[in-house]
Amino acid sequence: MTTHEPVGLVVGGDRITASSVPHHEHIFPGTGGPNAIVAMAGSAEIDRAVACAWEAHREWAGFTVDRRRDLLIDLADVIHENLDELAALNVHDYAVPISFAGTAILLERFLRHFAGYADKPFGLSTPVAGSFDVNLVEREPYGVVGVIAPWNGALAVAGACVAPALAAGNAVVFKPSELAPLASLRFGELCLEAGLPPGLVNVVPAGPEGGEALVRHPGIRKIHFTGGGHTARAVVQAAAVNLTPVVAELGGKSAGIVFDDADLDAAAMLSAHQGPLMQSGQSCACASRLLVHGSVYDAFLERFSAVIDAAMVGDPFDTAVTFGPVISEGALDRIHGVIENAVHERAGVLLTGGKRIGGEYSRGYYIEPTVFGDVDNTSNLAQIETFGPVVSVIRFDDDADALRLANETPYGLNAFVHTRDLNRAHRVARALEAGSVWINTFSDISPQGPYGGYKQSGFGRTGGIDGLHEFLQTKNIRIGMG
Ligand code: TXE
Repeated sequence: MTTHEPVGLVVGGDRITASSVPHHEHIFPGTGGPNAIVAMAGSAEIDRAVACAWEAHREWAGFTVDRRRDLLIDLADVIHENLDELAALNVHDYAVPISFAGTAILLERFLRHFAGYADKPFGLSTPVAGSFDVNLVEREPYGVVGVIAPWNGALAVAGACVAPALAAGNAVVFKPSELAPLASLRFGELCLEAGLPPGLVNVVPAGPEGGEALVRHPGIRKIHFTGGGHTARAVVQAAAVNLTPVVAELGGKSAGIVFDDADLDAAAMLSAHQGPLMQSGQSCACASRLLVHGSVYDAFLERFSAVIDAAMVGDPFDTAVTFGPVISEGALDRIHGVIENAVHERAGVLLTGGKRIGGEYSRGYYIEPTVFGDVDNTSNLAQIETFGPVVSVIRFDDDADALRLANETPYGLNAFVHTRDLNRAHRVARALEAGSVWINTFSDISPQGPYGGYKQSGFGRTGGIDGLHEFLQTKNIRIGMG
């Protein structure tokens, strides 16, 4: 991919390669080598993108709803035609194995789902107590909204956020991470190719400075942020300047609960692929704590370890590879530090992994999938999001014990329940403090269901009617009838 020509921002109908801040040298995590030179957005480019967005919003507001619907479907069609290219760009972006890089299919699904809302009623009329006035409840777009995406799955965030924002009538300034800008920039180009008004979707990768300029911008009427809790605090503080509302989709330390009646083969397969093998554990949706009933602990661990050991490490572009590198040298060092501290603090027993993968992969940022057993749920290992291929396995005695352990975390994003007992599954699902509970299945995000966190995993939702309403504001209009 190494190109010497900088990859430009998508602002209005233009590609900006010479911006007001230094270019970013994109490093491919699989080799640690330079992959592309990418223009970054500074305050000047954010200002220009917001101005273009307001102009495009006015044009978009002048389109009939069926024309907006059809353009969103046209965009979904264009995404469909470019799924392979977008998957390859995901690999270039963050070295996710190509067999798991197909997040553009999510983008397409969200576009088709929310296109269906574009020509449906958003508001309603209501009676008025003590009067024959007409009362209208209207739901209107904000105008221009800012969407900030993490490096691990920007196209999924584009689907979950940009699609409903457009269907609701907004224009968008979309800021992917400086660490993974390539697929998002291509998405911006495809919006233009699909015939969307220039400026309706602006793609402006930037680091913290550009991100803060976007949040603080008086022309941004709502922010949707996806990322880590630390950054979310900075975003909320910056948004306070203009009292800009924020939706936050944050991290997790989700529990996978394996009950004594679970299908252990299925639970082991799901827990491995929903855990350390899912983007090398770099997904907010990971089950990073496995709570296992004592009576099946050894039998489960045997199966789980076998799935982990069968992971194929290698070149992320190789379709047989199921386990890739982590995002950066810094992330590798951070994750290695978590492992060393856990050993030092005796947080649990290191059962497998824990080392950087050398040999032919020594230049990449590879670290072995790592499993700790008999982990203390109050340890840092079990309480702090690692965002790497490290999982804690913890025994429990009974249902009450499992729920206590699962909920003893500041996070509340996902929870996974493995049992054949439907009553227990419902009972446990209702008692878990998590925004999404997955019973004997993967966290396969769909446009129909709301997704988001409890507690410090965030607030607000993407997906479904909740996800649409995040991009609408409500106005009440009362017409006096004399
Ligand atoms: O996050 P960061 P990353 C979470 C995941 C993990 C984190 C990893 O759990 O905690 O995201 O992604 C921009 N003002 N989720 O490392 O560092 C930054 O440039 C404005 C949860 O990318 O928080 C990037 O674009 N913006 C999610 C974005 O914020 C700023 C699914 C996120 O960066 C900024 C995926 C600032 N001051 C990952 N500083 C879910 N819940 O669905 C940085 N940024």
